[in-house]
Amino acid sequence: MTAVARIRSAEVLVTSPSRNFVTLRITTDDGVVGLGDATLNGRELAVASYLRDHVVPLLIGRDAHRIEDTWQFLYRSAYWRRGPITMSAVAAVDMALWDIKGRLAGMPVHQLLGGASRDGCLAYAHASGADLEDLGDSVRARLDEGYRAIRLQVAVPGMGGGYGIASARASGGRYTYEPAKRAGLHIEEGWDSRRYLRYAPELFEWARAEFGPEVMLLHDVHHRLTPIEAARLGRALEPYDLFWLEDCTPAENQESLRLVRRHTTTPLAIGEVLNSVWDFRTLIQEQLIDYVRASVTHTGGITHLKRLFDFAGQYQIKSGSHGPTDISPVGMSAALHVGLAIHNFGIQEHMAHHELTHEVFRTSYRFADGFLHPGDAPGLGVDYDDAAAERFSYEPAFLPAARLVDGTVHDW
Ligand code: GCO
Ligand code: MG
Repeated sequence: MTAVARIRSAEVLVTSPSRNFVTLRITTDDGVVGLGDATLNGRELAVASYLRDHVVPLLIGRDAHRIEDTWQFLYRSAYWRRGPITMSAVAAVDMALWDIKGRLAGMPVHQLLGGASRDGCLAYAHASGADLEDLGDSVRARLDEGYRAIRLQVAVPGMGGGYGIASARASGGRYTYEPAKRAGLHIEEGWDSRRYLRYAPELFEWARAEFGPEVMLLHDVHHRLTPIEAARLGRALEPYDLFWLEDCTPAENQESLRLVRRHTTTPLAIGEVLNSVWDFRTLIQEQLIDYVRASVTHTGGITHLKRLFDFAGQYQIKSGSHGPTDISPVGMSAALHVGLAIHNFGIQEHMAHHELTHEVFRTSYRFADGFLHPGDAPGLGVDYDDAAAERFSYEPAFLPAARLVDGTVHDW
């Protein structure tokens, strides 16, 4: 007889311990609980409503064991396919069902995915600064914590900013960059591609001179260059041996990466704003990228992310799971279980969560010597503390926008 675990309830939980998170909690008739991350930064309540109003009623009474069937059912029966809202909602259900299956089996999710393929997941941290001296302090702090791979972002002189910067100096050495701002108003930042293109190679020349050849260095362009500008940057950065150059140009037009690829051997990572295997098809089949930057939370959960990584693996492309603070500890844990199990793991982003976040989400993943491990607790290994969550009610927050010097809206 096959065991059945009927879904008794599914709750959408919204909390804001330092930033907003949306979590789906599914409970079976026997009281087994599974958690899924549904956080879509700056558009959180759209996914909460999609789940609460349109998905939860479909889940009650279903067999929690039937993960693949539920995934296909939610994806196909919606009729309206793909996109960040749908794929985040499906992801949350999928993660919660894997969590339940693991708890019922008494096994961590990575065991259910085939078992560990490595001892731990190589992680990269963020370092940034208002200038090179400030950035240097930030890098040294990350190296002291044990990271071997670090993403560098610095304010571009004369531009008054840049993407992804928190001053190490201003935050007392603690890295506190958070993309979504709670100020209530939409924040706009300036951007000048010519200044940036002149400065980026200087940044990496400085970094190699300062920190030597061994540390793995990454950089995020955040979709701000045209394909030919991106090609020029990739080529200019070749002497500094980057681990990857991320989102060098917007990738909705996947073919545009052909042009970039023709000009540079700097490894390319793309995909945190894409949501499905279909969004990556040309990028993967033509080997236009080296790392798939999808997140488990926005790409349909463990089931679909694994499918995407397996597809990429046929083309020698590796994983590079998105892991900023807007992926909740539930999403981070799910990404780590996948990362530990697959063969073509590349690297995992690790933007450590605020202490308040960990008061709500009790995790069992751990970091040591540059590597993350999801732990061996059954399921995903994350527990949700309702009493702590109730202390932090939802606060609207917005992602910034960028404008060029003449006032034109640009890609943020
Ligand atoms: C990264 C990302 C993020 C995004 C954020 C938007 O590489 O970590 O670019 O920091 O900006 O996830 O919500
Ligand atoms: Mg990015």
